[in-house]
Amino acid sequence: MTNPNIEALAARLDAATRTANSIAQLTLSHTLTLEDAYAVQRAGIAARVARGDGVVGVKLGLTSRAKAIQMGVTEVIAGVLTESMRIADGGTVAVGPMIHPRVEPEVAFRLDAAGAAIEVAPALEIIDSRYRDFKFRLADVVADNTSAARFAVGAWRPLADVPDLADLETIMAIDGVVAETGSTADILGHPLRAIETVQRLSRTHGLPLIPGAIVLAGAATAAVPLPIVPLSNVTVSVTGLGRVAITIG
Ligand code: OOG
Repeated sequence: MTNPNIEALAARLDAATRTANSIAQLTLSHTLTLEDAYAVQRAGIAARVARGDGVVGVKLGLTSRAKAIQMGVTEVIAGVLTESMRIADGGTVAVGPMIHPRVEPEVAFRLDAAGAAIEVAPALEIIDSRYRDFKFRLADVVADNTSAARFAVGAWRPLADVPDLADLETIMAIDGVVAETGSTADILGHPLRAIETVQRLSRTHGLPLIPGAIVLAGAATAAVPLPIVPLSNVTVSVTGLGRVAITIG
């Protein structure tokens, strides 16, 4: 085991992302604390920003039991969302530049300048672990920006105009066939808990929580492999919030 060189590990993950070639888990060869892992994540985001990408928000991961069980990691984690990860609602995503993408149904919030949630929308996230076989430990996945790859957000609605978010049915369908169903209750017991969780993790680990940030609250269900067949479509519907859809290009 060797002590981590934060910049070198970030560069390794960055190269894996850019070339769509998976790598071995960092914790197999390095002793990586959670603090080190968030430092690797920060260095990776700094490299993206240096190439002209912009930070647009923060995401949570492993906020549902289904996800914790699927991945074998039980701690809630946070990562950074950038402009280049965004897919427009109804837009098309190319799977070629990804390694083994999976898709998850989510709820997104938009914060005001004071950091309070003001709007909500149905959302989906495409995750793509840069590690071989999509296997990792806590420090690996944190260093890998919590597998963040792409995300799409449906129409924003003022929080004041939507039903109580405590228990809204959430359905993810692929080519019209239901792939996963869950409830917003599966996200931390109530998806609005994501806001205080994001604030806490951002403070503790130095994530950038910009004014107007998008917050992805974490998946309500297990993730499913993204179809690789062109013109397949993925939709996420959240009762009372509407739906978001993407097409595979
Ligand atoms: C880690 C990221 C999980 C979520 O919503 O639970 C995540 C992973 O499963 O690769 O984003």
